[in-house]
Amino acid sequence: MGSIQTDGPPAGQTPESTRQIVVAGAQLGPIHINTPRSEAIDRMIKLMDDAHQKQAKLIVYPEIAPVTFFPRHVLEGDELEQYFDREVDGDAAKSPHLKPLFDKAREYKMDMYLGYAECTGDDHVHYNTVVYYSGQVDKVISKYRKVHLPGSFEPYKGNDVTNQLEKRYFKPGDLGFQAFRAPGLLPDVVTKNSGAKANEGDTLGKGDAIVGMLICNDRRWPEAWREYGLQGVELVLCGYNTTAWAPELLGTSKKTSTREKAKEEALFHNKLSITYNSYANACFSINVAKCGFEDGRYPLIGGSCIVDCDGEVVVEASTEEDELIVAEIDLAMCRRGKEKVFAFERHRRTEHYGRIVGQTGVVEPELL
Ligand code: CDT
Repeated sequence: MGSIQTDGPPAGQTPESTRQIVVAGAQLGPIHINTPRSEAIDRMIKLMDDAHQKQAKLIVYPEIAPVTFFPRHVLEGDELEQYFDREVDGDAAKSPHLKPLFDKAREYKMDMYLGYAECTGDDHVHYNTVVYYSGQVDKVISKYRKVHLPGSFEPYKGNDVTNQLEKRYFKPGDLGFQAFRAPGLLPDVVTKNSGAKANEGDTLGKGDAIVGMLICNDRRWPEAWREYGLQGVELVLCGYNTTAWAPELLGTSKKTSTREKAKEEALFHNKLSITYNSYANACFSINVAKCGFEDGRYPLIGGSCIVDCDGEVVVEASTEEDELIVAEIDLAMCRRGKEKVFAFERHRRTEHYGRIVGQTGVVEPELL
């Protein structure tokens, strides 16, 4: 029987892959309006201890992790400011409330995605922000500010409504979607020192891991993922606070007539967004919730999961409490999607995509 000769294993099937890495998502249960910040940080550190025990090299926390999801409340002055953190000497790692997390990550040489409400130094602008701390080089190496801010500027009218005042409290992110390489997260990678250059020769998929960051609502927008896909992203990180019941924000339908059904739908849309976009950009994603009933009455969905580059869920949280999800993933698997079905350079037709950047709202065809 004859056999077909090939030049080597198919894309993504390198049994000797060195792009394997253990990663963790640190889901948080509710943080109430009166939960002391130090208590929340202690819980986050406990999850990091657990991640370290399980050999994780990267930990991902939720959006605005260490405080209650305050945009549901109408606040001003100090009542609002208390939720924001400021960099010290241009460094989030020195910010007093957040410092213990960076100190622990430094001790463990662990990389960390950390979400917090940011107040900038001189001009006091507020953003919904995440930073990526590299435990390998002991430095914050990337910052992302949430671009898609859901909800309203003005509070909804009526009693017993759940607000989502992100447009009131934050400016839209001004940093775009900049992918970056996480230094030393993977062993034995190709680096500049060898004389090699990105996008030239045989370096595709061989350098330090390519990472992109999103925050909550961003994950629903394919444009955001594609920005990263076009930079060869292998791992997208996304923390979220997603309400399980907000008829004012989301509208209602027969399908979501009860709290239970609305929550089911919110969980479904979360999973739909992260699985499809991981597949369509041939990247892994780590998606992490803050969840449960904050203040005993505001429900947030759980469903934290790590998704592979084929869009399959690798591991999923089973509670609405503090819970660590961990998986060993192999970023070499991304090559198959990037080189075959979604070989962008061969198959994308940008001459037909003008509306995507040229137009914001919907323009329907003329009436007949
Ligand atoms: N925090 C955040 O962005 N929450 C929104 C609420 C629902 S808007 C459809 C989210 O996208 O999960």
